[in-house]
Amino acid sequence: MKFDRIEMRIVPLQLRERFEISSGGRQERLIFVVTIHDGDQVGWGECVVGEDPGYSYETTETAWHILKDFLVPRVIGGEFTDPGEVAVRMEWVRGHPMAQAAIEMAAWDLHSRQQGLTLATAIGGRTRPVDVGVSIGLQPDTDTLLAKVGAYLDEGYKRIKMKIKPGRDLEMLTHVRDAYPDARILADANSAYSLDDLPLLQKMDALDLMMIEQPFAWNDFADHRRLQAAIDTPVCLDESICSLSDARMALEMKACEVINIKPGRVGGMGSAIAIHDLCLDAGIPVWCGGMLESGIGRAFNVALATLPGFTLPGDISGSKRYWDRDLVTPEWVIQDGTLAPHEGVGIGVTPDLERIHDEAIRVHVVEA
Ligand code: OSB
Ligand code: MG
Repeated sequence: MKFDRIEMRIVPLQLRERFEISSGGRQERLIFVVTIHDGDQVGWGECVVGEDPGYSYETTETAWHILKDFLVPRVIGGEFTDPGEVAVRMEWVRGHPMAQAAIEMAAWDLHSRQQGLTLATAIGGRTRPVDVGVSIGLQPDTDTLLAKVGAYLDEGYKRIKMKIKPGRDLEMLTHVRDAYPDARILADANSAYSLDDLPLLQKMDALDLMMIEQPFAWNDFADHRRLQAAIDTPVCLDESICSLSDARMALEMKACEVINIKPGRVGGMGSAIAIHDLCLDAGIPVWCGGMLESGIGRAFNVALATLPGFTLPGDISGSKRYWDRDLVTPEWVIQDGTLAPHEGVGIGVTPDLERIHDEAIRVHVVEA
């Protein structure tokens, strides 16, 4: 594939409800879309970066800068046999995995279209339905949370993740457990705790949580290892895993028993697949996380989750959980608690080109 033209766009999209985590909340997402053009053929990617650095150091602004000033100039005009070559070409840039992933993922879409394959088959997965769950932000009170958990279970979601933070944790989770004794539930702290909270975290063992996600610092392994040794509940790492080498470190150190893989957070599909392979080999279950993507990014998550090591339902929810109207057709609709990759080549969904062009608040186009 040849990269004749690359386009970057930012399209604001309102979440149907404000999403709040321990580090802050927001209602408006800035959806960051990248397209790579080879003649008439187009590959679509989504840079899943957040608007502020409360989850990762990358923000919309840093990703725009790294893509526009460094990554796009490195790959424009290039000819590549596969997306792996594109990733190698970008390796010179240190870090900024979400910016790198945007191009790598667009290259995967273009590559699979040119091969006449669905994205799922192109990456070595299968076109089969995957179990999905939902991630619920911090709610104003426990009754609101209980109602939402019930509604999502009724919709068929196979497991429920709840955000927690100090002061809104053990008691709230206990209410959920009491109300839904058989539900598969987990808690995501987004780094809000420290080892000083060990007594509290040990009490959570009584709740039969599937896991606790990223309780400690975004860049920590040592304290997570101590925690995992001191509790029965599996520790799942999210923010701490930004590369294959981070995943190796986590496994070597026994810092977790589960890994949440997000292709954007780890630099792209190639890196996500490598982490999956490592974990499959080590007997560590993985699941696919989400970054409140549009239907474009969601296609990559669904395809990834068809790999055999993704044995746990991911944060891959239907379009309606996020948006009044998604940026793709058909929208993502859950069926019996699953989402399936579409049959078409590449990402299998069609981005609404006219709307993306009309509603973009920022555009950058580079020709070879
Ligand atoms: O920690 O998993 C997280 C969204 C944005 C940033 C971080 C996280 C999340 C979610 C939402 O939990 C997952 C989704 O896209 O549904
Ligand atoms: Mg998380």
